[in-house]
Amino acid sequence: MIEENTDMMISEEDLSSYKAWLQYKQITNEPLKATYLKMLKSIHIVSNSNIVDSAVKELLLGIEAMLGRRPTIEKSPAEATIILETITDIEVDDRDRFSQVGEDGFEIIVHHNFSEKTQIFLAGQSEKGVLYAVFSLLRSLQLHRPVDRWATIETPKNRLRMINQWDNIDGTIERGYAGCSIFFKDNTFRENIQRIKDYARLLASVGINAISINNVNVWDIETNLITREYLPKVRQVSDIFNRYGISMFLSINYASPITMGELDTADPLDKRVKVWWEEKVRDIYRYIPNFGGFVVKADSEGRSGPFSYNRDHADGANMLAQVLKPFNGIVVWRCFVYNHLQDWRDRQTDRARAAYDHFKPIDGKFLDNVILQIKNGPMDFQVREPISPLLGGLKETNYMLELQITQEYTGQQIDLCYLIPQWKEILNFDTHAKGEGTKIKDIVNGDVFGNRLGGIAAVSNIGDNMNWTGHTLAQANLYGFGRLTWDPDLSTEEITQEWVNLTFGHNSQVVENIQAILLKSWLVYENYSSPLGIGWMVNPNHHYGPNIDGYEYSKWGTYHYADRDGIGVDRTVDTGTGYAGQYFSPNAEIYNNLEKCPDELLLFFQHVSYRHVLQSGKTVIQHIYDTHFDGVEQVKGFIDNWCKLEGEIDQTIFNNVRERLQLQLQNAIEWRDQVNTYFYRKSGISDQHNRMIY
Ligand code: GCW
Repeated sequence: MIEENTDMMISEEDLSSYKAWLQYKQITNEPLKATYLKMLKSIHIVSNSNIVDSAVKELLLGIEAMLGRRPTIEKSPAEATIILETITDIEVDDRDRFSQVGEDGFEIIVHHNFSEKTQIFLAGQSEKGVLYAVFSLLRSLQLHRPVDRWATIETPKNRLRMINQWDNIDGTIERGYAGCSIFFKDNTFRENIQRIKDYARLLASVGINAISINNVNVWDIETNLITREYLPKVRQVSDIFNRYGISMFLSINYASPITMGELDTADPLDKRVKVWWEEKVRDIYRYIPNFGGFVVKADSEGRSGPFSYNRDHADGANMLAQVLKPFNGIVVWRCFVYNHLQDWRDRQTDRARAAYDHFKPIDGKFLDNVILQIKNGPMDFQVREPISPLLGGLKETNYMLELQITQEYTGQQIDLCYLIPQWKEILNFDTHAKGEGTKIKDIVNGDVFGNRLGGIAAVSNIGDNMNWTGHTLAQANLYGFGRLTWDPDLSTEEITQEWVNLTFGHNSQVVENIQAILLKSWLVYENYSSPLGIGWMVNPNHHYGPNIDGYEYSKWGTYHYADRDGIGVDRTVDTGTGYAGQYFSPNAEIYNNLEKCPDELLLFFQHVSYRHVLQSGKTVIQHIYDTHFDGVEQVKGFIDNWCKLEGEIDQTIFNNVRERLQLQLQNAIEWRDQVNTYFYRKSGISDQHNRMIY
């Protein structure tokens, strides 16, 4: 048992933003409350376990907070109104009715007896299912759903539903915009376990079942997380997450045997290297018997990998997979592999091609406990990118999608950018990999090609700020990510409404206002930042704010090629880098064709003149001017609308968002004026509406 350290002080002011979507606000509607009270009097637990125990605690906490009365725990099922059970607890003959409940799934049954007594059965396929059933019920209560709508059968559509922390052991977070790490500080683990536990609750409530707690860039000290020096602490954290059905992964340094000074090579085919890893893995499982496995960033942005030994990525991943196999561990191997030392004069090398070029030829060579992790786009989490052609391109390998919740290129949680609409577009993209209708959401869960493992991972956006995410509305991105990994078919509107209700309650003016702001925010961010899919144009290194040529003459492979006549990267097959040819038909033809290529991605695929007329009917240059002027006005609109909420919502949240919207306005103005001025000066073409350009 872990000694729980509850020394954390949360001030009254911070409480609401700290609770995020687990507010459990008191229900004041009397008839509703009366019905709920009748239904939620008492609980019977068929068989207990650590996870079921967490479920029960959550249920008690939630019901007591919302209804003002704590349910009793009953020994006999007949005495209870709520029954928690796993399907294995049920007599074999009665299990048939649960045949639709799959791995990690659950069924909630509202059972009306003759004796006027109604019982609610929360039946989990496993103990995790029980936990998810409890969170589903608590969500229904918070959403004020009528009792009959509590009933549901759900199975998560993705097997792996993972969060990647990019936390460093010194307490900093790579691309973190909400304070310091909740896990680490000053080269060791933090003492405040309460914070981690509350994070586990938030994650479990939306169905997340795996987490890696350290940065994929594994620096020297972090390399030692897999040693006996740190494993006892790793175990403590793992225990906390396990109680919420979340398994623990660590990012590892591919060169660990060398970095730790124990071998002079990390060659995956060198016997000594494998033996070295075998020892380490044995240690890990001695401390953490249900350890999930490793996340690996290899041969990427200066990190070591199998290329150093003339081995390919299958050699590298499989060696680790073999070592983890006896313990049921898995290797999450990232495909973010490209030349980051490119010469900008070199027009042949195209970073967008890299992942496909590296991994497509070795499709099918990976062991079945390796899962490749593929970023949604071929570049790097820009506000707009095409879908990575590896998604669908690979057929005989396990793989999953990687998204970025942390807003590295999308406003860094100073600017508002609600990403669910972007993720929905990604998940619904038709790759045509197996004919029409082969969507990303069905590929990454393993359905289309029958892969053993599948899922979605994302880089977390939380830190130790009291509201977790810096910008309180950025909590919606974490919430929505979890909901989408559970069920990619939930609509953006459903997810948004849920989150707003859970966080802010049910005042319809408040709800509609916040929903409207969230739903527009991605396109607004796109409007005032880089246009038509070209991406980048950000300040180097930290990536906040405009710098049109910031990456133009750099080694990173991220160029826009703007000159006096036009802009864009020719990635077509006939005259460009050929990247467009990595897609299946008809996507390849569409991207290759100047007339058919969708406007929003035009400059990603084509180099065009400023006077080129888009499908929208506007010229490229006029589109740039219009969207940039619009973007700023739209942010002003957000501010006006937000200000109407003063007094209607929690004051701390109100202030937090208002402050950030003001900063966003400054940023949007800077983007507008720099982008417009840059292209006006390059092209010499005036704005049709004669607005102010410098
Ligand atoms: O481009 C990037 C980010 C890096 C990050 C990398 C990755 C963790 O700017 O900060 O490193 O992506 O995904 O590995």
